[in-house]
Amino acid sequence: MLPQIFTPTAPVTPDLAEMRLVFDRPESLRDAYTHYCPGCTHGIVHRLIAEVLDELGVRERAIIVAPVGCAVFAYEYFNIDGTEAAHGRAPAMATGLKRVLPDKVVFTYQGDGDLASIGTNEIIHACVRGENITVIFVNNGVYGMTGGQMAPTTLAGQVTSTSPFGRDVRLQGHPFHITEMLATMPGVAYAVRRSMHSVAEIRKTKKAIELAFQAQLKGLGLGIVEVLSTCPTNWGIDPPKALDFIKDHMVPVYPLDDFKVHEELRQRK
Ligand SMILES: Cc1ncc(C[n+]2csc(CCOP(=O)(O)OP(=O)(O)O)c2C)c(N)n1
Ligand code: SF4
Ligand SMILES: [Mg+2]
Repeated sequence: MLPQIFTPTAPVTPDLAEMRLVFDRPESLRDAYTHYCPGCTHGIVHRLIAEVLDELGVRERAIIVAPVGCAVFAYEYFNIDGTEAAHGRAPAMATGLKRVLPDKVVFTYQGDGDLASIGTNEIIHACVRGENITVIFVNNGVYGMTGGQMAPTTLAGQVTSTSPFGRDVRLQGHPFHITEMLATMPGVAYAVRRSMHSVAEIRKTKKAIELAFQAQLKGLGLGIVEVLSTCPTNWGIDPPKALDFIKDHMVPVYPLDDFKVHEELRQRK
């Protein structure tokens, strides 16, 4: 007789009463297709923000000020109130909203072209004034929406559509560490840099986003989280290589660090 290696059992039918939902869309996101390219981490940053808004219980008070850039339609993807600013002017618009509606939870979502190039003035003066808003700054080192032109954050030597031989710092200047600069201002309560290149870093990014909103909820001043993000389309590499590009090339230039954490946020880290 052959050894019995398989004992047939009754087919497994899931008991629906026993099933537990382990993954769902946060209430703060709409059921919508996004226009982001495959491998772009803008969408994951959206999800992190939405999870934080849900967990803080502020969805119905939240207002996003969307940028000009690839995230121009961000207000379509969040299930919250939202508006659209002219290129780079999101911190000015957020200033007005928060001052007129102080009970609202107001945040800007801005790319590096939006925040560190055309909108440099607006973010600096929002920080100088210590506006009680939250800023999510998505740095992918290029102007993604318009075809991958060189941005102030582009790495030295990096090839872009307007620096085909690589960024030459003697001609085009050095990469701009704007978050470190903003952290020096007394009106800034929280300023950190995080990254999207791994699950562990994504988790840290979510925690930082939560603290940046906590700074606003506690009335401590402006909170900014810079997030290193992919642009596989304009970098001309596939999505896995884009994650490696952040880790191997961006992080050494843009260290993941806490540049300022207000005393009242420290015990919550
Ligand atoms: C006043 C004005 N100047 C220039 C543009 C063209 N423009 C649109 S998006 C963009 C850059 C966006 O880059 P970034 O903020 O880094 O966002 P990303 O697309 O990379 O996420 C530029 C220059 C514009 N729309 N309006
Ligand atoms: S162009 Fe770049 S930043 Fe824009 S959606 Fe595509 S991958 Fe993302
Ligand atoms: Mg960009």
